[in-house]
Amino acid sequence: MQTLPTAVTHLVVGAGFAGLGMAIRLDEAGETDFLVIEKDSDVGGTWRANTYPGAACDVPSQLYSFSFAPNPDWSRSFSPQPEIHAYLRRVARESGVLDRFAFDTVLEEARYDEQAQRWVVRTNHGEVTATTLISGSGGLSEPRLPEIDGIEGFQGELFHSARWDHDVDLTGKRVAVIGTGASSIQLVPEVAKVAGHVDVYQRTAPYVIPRNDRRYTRLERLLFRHVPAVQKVYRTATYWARESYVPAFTWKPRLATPARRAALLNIARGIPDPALRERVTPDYAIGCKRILISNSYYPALARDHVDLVTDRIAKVTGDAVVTVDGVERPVDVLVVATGFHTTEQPIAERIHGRGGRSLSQVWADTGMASYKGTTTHGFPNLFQLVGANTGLGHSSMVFMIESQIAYVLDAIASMGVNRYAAIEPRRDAQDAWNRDLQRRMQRTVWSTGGCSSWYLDDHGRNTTLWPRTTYTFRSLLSRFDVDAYDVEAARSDERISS
Ligand code: N01
Repeated sequence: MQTLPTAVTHLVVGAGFAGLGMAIRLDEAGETDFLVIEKDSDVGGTWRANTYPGAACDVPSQLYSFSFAPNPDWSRSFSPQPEIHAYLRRVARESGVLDRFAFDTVLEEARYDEQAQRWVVRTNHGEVTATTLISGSGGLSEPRLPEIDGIEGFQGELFHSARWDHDVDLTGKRVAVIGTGASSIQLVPEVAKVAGHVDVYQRTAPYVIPRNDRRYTRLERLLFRHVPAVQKVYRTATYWARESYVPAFTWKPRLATPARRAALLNIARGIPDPALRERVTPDYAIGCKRILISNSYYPALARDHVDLVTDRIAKVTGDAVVTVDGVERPVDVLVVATGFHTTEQPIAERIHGRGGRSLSQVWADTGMASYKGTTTHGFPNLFQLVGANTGLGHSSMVFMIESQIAYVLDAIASMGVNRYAAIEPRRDAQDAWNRDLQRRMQRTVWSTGGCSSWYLDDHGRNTTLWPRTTYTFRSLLSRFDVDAYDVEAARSDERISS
């Protein structure tokens, strides 16, 4: 798309699972007057951005696709990143919606015009107004760089795991990896295959259980393709197996004892040295941080040319990382696998609702808080996919996204039928929703497990995860509950829907 339209009914931000799914569903619902803006040059979102070696999904493949676009071509039970990206590209192409996608287009600022009852969105390619603004910008899209003394003066190659520089040849190099989260444990074994030396800087040991990954057989793949019901059975069985994990996170952390045993066994199997085993053994309850899966991470740490460093980093010099004990370890390539801005999302600074207040201003005191993780008081006609408290530790975000998409579509349909120009969740409804969430949060392992994690914000509130089953989330969002909303009639006689 060369030039942007000046006005559309629906403006969708982001072309990952959320934005793409929203576009396809809008199109199917006959809401064809939409525009998707995407800051990058392709669809895929996080699955386009994260291309580090070893990048793969830690949620089973069968759950990691749209319900309306099954993928019989998954090669394995846990999909590698290139397959997920290829899947999203294919779905985008075949759905016929790409003509309404504007790539390399960045949302610079969005302001709600209370008079016009429309969003005015400034992008790097001009201004667009829209009745609804639907953000699918993702919770894990903005890399978080560590604040380490001297890091900006590092003279070697430095990049974040989500911005992998494939031009840098790691062969024989001294590589330092900062962080031991989901990204790090996937990339460290791959880096160790080629690098001359690897230092892995661990601040907190993660729990890593075995990855029960396997190739699908030819027969399975034939059945997935020609007898779709078979794939449906796989998907349903995986879904309910995953749902059964919920009580261990939200109610009785003791139920996770078998998972803790599996993690300890994984350490024992992968690492012969008792001292190293001890240093990688977590000292908090399993599930408090995301449970990771890998068969190759511990064996990689045990290799002779790989060192696990658990002393805190004091500073980075032009060519080395220095720990607080004064040891200086030379580095050619510094990989920061330090995660993302999750609880203060950068897009929140750019979205301004009633009275010109931005989401980040509104959330400054309370932390992220919305209604049903989707709509926010003070921000009429704004919908956020993967919004506050919609994240998961146990199952597929695609399920949550599809639940939200259905809710947004129902809201849009209701606006069209009832000629509402603006809808906005009532303050009391939003507060009640969040009080209930935070009450439930108190007994979860994320609050009681004795760790700090990216799930919690600066106030210690968990504003990222959903503390109930995904099934419950879906039923709570199954219809647009207008009773929880303030609605405004159109000031002009324009209809909401195209
Ligand atoms: O990031 P993280 P990630 N000095 O935040 C450490 C998803 N994901 O990119 O634990 C030293 O988990 C930090 O230490 P600590 C998934 O939801 C999914 O790995 O805070 N260390 C931690 O070890 C995941 O949860 C897949 O003490 C510093 C690490 O950096 C999310 O993305 C694959 C530091 C950050 O870990 C993020 O994962 C990959 C500092 N200053 C990712 N700052 C799938 O397969 C931070 N750390 C679906």
